[in-house]
Amino acid sequence: MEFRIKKAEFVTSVGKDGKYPEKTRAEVAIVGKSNVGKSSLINSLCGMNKLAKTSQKPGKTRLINFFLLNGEFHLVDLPGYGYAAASKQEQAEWGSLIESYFASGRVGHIFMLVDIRHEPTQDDRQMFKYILYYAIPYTLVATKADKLAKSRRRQAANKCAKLLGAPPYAVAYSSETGDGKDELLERLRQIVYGDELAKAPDTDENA
Ligand SMILES: Nc1nc2c(ncn2[C@@H]2O[C@H](COP(=O)(O)OP(=O)(O)OP(=O)(O)O)[C@@H](O)[C@H]2O)c(=O)[nH]1
Ligand SMILES: [Mg+2]
Repeated sequence: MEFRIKKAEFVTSVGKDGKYPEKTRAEVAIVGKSNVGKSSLINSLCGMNKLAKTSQKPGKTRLINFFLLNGEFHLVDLPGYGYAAASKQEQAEWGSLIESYFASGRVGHIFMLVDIRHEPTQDDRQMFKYILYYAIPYTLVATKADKLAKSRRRQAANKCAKLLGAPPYAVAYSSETGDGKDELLERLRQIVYGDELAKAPDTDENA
């Protein structure tokens, strides 16, 4: 059985004193610096243009946005870090928002996004340490792969992971072209369903 996102709907936005929605069978959160393409990746994975709001201006997503996929699990869009225009107060608010979310124990897996063209920033390193500290399983995703020649993508994606101090592999992804989408959907399937929706058995029906 092929795994696809058949249905994706916005659930709720949660700010400082907000209440998280009821837990589902899995929760995958998307983190990364501002403008790296988190909201775009959600739209591209779900095959919907306007599910998560995107912008050329960093700092678009300010709240924790929960999306329910296939009626069964959460994909969570987080506000990005590290945009120059953020005030000290905004940075502090971001910190406490993310920290309480990570500490909630709800997050089953993190997709950490880095720009395939750039070395990880100090903020990226900090975020990665954070993920390790909370011992949350993660997948590294190098975004905007379409900005590099095909021949350079694999090496550049792996380099991003290596420079973070992670095992040297990242999914090379493009929300523009859909590159890496099948691979990331397969990761998602494993995370949410494990072996449950693995290969369909050879029954008479599908032999
Ligand atoms: N070429 C290219 N542009 C992309 C890709 N993904 C995102 N972008 C562009 O990058 C900009 C930021 O995308 P968003 O998805 O809003 O970024 P974000 O990480 O959600 O940003 P914040 O909400 O500010 O944290 C937009 O102009 C997108 O069109 C991609 O794969 N390729
Ligand atoms: Mg966003």
